[in-house]
Amino acid sequence: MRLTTGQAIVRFLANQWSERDGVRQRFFAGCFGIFGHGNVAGIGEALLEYGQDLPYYQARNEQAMVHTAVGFARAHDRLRAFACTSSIGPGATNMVTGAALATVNRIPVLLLPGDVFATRVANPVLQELEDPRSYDVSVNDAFKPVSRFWDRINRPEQLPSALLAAMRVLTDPAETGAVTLALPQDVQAEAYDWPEELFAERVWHVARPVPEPAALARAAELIRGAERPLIVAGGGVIYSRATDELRAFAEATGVPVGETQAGKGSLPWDHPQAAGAIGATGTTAANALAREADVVIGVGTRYSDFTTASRSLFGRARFVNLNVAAFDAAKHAGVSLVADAAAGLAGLRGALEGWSVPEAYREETRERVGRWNAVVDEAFHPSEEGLPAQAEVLGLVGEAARECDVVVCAAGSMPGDLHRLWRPRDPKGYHVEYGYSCMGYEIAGGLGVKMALDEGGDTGREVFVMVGDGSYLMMSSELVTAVQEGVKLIVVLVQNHGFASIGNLSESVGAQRFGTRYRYRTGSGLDGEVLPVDLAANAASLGARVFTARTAPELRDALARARAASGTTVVHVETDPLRPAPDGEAWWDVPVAEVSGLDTVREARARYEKDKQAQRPYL
Ligand SMILES: Cc1ncc(C[n+]2csc(CCOP(=O)(O)OP(=O)(O)O)c2C)c(N)n1
Ligand SMILES: [Mg+2]
Repeated sequence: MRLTTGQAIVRFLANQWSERDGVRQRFFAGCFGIFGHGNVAGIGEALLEYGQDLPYYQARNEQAMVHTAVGFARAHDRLRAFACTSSIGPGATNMVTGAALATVNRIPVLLLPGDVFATRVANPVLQELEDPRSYDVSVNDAFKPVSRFWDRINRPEQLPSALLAAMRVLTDPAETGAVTLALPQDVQAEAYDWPEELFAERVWHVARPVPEPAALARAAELIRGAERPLIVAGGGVIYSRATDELRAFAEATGVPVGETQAGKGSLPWDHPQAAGAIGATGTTAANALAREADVVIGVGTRYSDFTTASRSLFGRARFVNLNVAAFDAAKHAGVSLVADAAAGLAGLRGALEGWSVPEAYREETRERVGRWNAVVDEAFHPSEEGLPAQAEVLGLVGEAARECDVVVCAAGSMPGDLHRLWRPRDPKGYHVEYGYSCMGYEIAGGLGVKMALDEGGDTGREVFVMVGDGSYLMMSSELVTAVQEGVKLIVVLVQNHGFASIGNLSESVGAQRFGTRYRYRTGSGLDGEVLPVDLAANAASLGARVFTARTAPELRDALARARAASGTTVVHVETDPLRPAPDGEAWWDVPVAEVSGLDTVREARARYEKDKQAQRPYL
């Protein structure tokens, strides 16, 4: 079949399907793109001509469109995804941050950056890097470390095997992440006689690897000997849809469950074994259990420093690691159980038949969690007057959200507060991107989540995007895409006039909130009046409905109106930065200057050296 390389790619992608648990679906929901000379005549022309089953979506920013693709794929538990096409040069490198975010979070996205002429007849083309050491290098080489599979298609003949490799990686739960196929602009437009089979429907079966019996026996033996075991539930529990298995395991054994950012929602917040968020942004309940735990059962977690409180949290534990990726299962010298989360938990439950934690330990879990819940109730209680605290804002958004709605966030002080305070009931109700914690993910990623929820015409589930003023200023552009597509977001824009989270961090390392406030420059630095930036007007100018709230009662009202509205809305609220949310008493390793002329730094360094003593290698 004679087609261009671009046309062949589009026809191939439209015919790829995923299957898990007997449910078959088209893998690619569409292709996001911004066109330039590097893709307009190749993939662009192909989407126009052959895009019936691979619909095109326009974006404002290439980084943002990758975030949208990630939000969508994560909401679909990685069983569906988007492709993203860009021009060469800056359009391509704008996607590098999106690629890193996808790979860190292990979420599939197919990137198709344009590349410079393979024939080199016209080089250097507009936006070409020109490396004097090699004509073989282009800016797209920057995707290599952030992609799980990377190839450059210099000849049409190279395409079929590259496409098959790309699909294998995208649909492999242990391997998945960003996949990059760099496409020289001349090759995209070049015709070739392709075999018909390339365009046949292909189904990629998403595996649920079962645990090896010997590994299962080793894991069960360690757990049976435990008196204070604790589960750490990560994103793998959600992506595997292992939440029912987790609940059955926790109920049968009484083992309490702490949740990472990606794993939050694995159990409903009020389940008797739910200990809540764990780690540097965890609850006092989960963190106290972690300090005393003798065996930690990590399920689908990669043990980021936030989860382990920089390896200071699990004072004396040994580890059992159930993970589909051998790389993660081997961490902390744990007993490795390489398997799908649901299959592994079912296996463990069988192997532990009749075993349970002591009743007193169940009681202790309930008691600690009860105390934490009272703290949260207090923090949520709205003040009637004055600027609301951020915790009150989260409480009111929680009140406005129904069980099936989703909260989305990524960077700033809100992810930590949400992790500790938010009360999810649905495993898909909590979507905080904290693998890369990328400012600017919020609105773009939320758009992808809502596109996933709206599929099938059921538009009743709301997405609440929680975004700080810093993140908003970094990337609010996809509000326009939401308006264009008629996709409704409720964006809660929290204005505190700066990078409050980093301000707090700065203070804790003795750096006096340097460079974190949005203020005019004066003779002594950035310490003048607050900048007169009107983000509400900015959001309105992009086509969103905007409601402004100055107090907690006004916010309640604004959220109700945003719910009732039909299009994308922004609820703009200023918060009181001096009323912090309750803390979970855990450390995070951020090195403090070892020598300094500043008293604040020397004090912080002394604290740091003391705190660092709690760190251990977990070997
Ligand atoms: C792209 C990117 N740049 C820098 C950072 C480091 N960083 C983390 S939070 C933050 C400030 C976020 O400000 P804002 O969105 O206003 O939230 P706030 O801290 O005020 O709650 C910064 C600069 C980051 N996470 N991502
Ligand atoms: Mg801020």
